[in-house]
Amino acid sequence: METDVRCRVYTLIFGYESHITLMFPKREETSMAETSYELYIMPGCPYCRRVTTWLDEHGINIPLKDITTDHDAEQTLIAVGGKRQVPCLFIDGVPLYESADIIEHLSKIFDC
Ligand SMILES: N[C@@H](CCC(=O)N[C@@H](CS)C(=O)NCC(=O)O)C(=O)O
Repeated sequence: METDVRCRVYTLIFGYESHITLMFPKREETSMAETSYELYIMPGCPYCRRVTTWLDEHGINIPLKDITTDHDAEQTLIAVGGKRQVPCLFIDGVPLYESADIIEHLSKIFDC
């Protein structure tokens, strides 16, 4: 791991001089963690298709969760989002409903 802060602490233990090097991660490594996205959808849902078509047009790949075949995903959507409505974009686990809001959010994030 690269470090930008090194702190050497010299101690005297049992009469022998030794040192400890403390290593801290660079600031960027901790703040640039990638955001996770998951799009909860249902086949045949026109609002979902609106979002997935927009994603396709912009070459953006986001993992899809089909709540009609993935029971756990359906339960997660209801438990976390509070309702069984798709599309819903989970951004680092935080739900965003409404196709127009999802597209608006993604267009800002991906600058397109
Ligand atoms: N205004 C919402 C409408 C979303 C909507 O009505 N989705 C339907 C599916 S097409 C839904 O989730 N209905 C709830 C259900 O089927 O349980 C949007 O644009 O995302």
